[in-house]
Amino acid sequence: GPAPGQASGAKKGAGGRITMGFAQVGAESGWRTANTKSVQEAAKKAGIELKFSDAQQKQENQIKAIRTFIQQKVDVIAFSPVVESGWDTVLKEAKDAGIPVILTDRAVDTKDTSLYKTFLGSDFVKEGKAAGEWLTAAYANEQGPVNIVELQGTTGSAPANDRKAGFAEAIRADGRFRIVASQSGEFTRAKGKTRAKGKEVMQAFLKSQKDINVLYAHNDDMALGAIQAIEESGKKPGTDIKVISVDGIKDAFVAMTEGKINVVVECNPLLGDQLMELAKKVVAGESVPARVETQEGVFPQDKAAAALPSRKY
Ligand code: GZL
Repeated sequence: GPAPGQASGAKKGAGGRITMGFAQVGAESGWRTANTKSVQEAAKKAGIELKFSDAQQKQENQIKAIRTFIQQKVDVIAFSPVVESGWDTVLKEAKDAGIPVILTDRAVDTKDTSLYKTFLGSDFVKEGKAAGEWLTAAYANEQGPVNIVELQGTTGSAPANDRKAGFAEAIRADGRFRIVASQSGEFTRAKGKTRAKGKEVMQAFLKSQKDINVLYAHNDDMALGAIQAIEESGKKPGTDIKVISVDGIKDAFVAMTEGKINVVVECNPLLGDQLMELAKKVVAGESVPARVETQEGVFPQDKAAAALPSRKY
């Protein structure tokens, strides 16, 4: 039978395969699907057994999944919290069960940083700032007012909160810029199986706002949905209405080569290999940095064609 202390079949440490429980947000966007693929492929490559759950963007499903992983006595739990708040209780349960937690992609709002070992993901405030800085530079020699509509990501999520804050920060000092409407499109493209709204929210903006100069979309899927709405309204995306987007999925690069998106702020979903390396260290009891920031760039339209062939997601 298993060695003493292994009675529960927990395969900790030396020799035993590591088991990771991963509670994914859902499958709401191109970014998310690429992120899931990266985690699954990296687990296989690292010889880590992966228990994977898709929460369909519902916090209660992620919490249920984490509780299941605790009961299964996995060696490590990793997840991308769909919203920032409401995690302390379940993370305390993981801590009391002696199971380390790694945050990937999105962060949680907690005072107790002992509830997780590290946060691996992008700096969304920086991404929002980069979007605002591009806009300021693009309008360097133009008069105002510049009316901006904003398609926010999932309400309460770290990327939505921080991309909004970073962008507002970057344009605050310049009175020409005004955000005339801002609403969540749930990070998704258009009405369909989910509560998706990228396209529908843009249709509403086009009806309610008499003069829109810029769309700032918190992700490409919503931008691509909005582009459909802009075209159906008889306007040209990228010229009549400038389009700023975040993520950098292939479809957004194609849209830039078609002149329909003006700039994409990259948000790299390919975190799988880094996650598995961190997991091995954490399970072995080695120390890891509290924060591992993803490297990513900004792609203006004139860079898109050259970059497209090497895009990996
Ligand atoms: C950002 C990630 C966001 C992406 C969206 O790291 O959490 O969620 O920007 C995805 O495309 O849905």
